[in-house]
Amino acid sequence: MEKTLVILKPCTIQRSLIGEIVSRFEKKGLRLAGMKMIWLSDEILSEHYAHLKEKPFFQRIKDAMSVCPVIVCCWEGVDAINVVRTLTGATNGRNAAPGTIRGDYSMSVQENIVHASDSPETAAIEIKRFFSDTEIYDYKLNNLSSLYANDEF
Ligand code: IDP
Ligand code: MG
Repeated sequence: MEKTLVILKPCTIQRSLIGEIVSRFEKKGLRLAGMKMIWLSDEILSEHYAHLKEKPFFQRIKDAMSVCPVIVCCWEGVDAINVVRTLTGATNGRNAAPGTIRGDYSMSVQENIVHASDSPETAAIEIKRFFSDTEIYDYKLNNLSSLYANDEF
């Protein structure tokens, strides 16, 4: 099974949407492998958003990501990286499809509720960026046979 990283952004904490957003991933059938609250530093955000460092909004998104603590989550499931990106929706909340998290809760390209890893390579790097090995738990869900056919996992 795949693991992927999700960050509940400061806008989600400020808008009291933590439970609603976590519940989207839970109800889909993903397994929560790790979760914690952290206050992100400019240094870790520079690394996390390095692909945007030439953009005019680089400092602004880093500032927005550090107005308060965030919640980092590691979710696991079959094809979890794509499943979570699909649930998350398009970057700009105004363009994101209804039914997606950003489509349902965001009016903004910046204040767009969650970060989600976009490939197996970035998921592996991002999980290591925010979690130590002992913070990722490999317990089994006892409802796997209700989530998947036995040749799917
Ligand atoms: P993603 O979050 O959908 O993967 P990325 O292109 O990786 O999108 O951008 C990372 C984050 O940077 C976005 O989630 C959003 O918060 C912010 N961002 C992206 N493009 C813009 C923009 O044009 N203006 C302001 N913020 C942006
Ligand atoms: Mg991205």
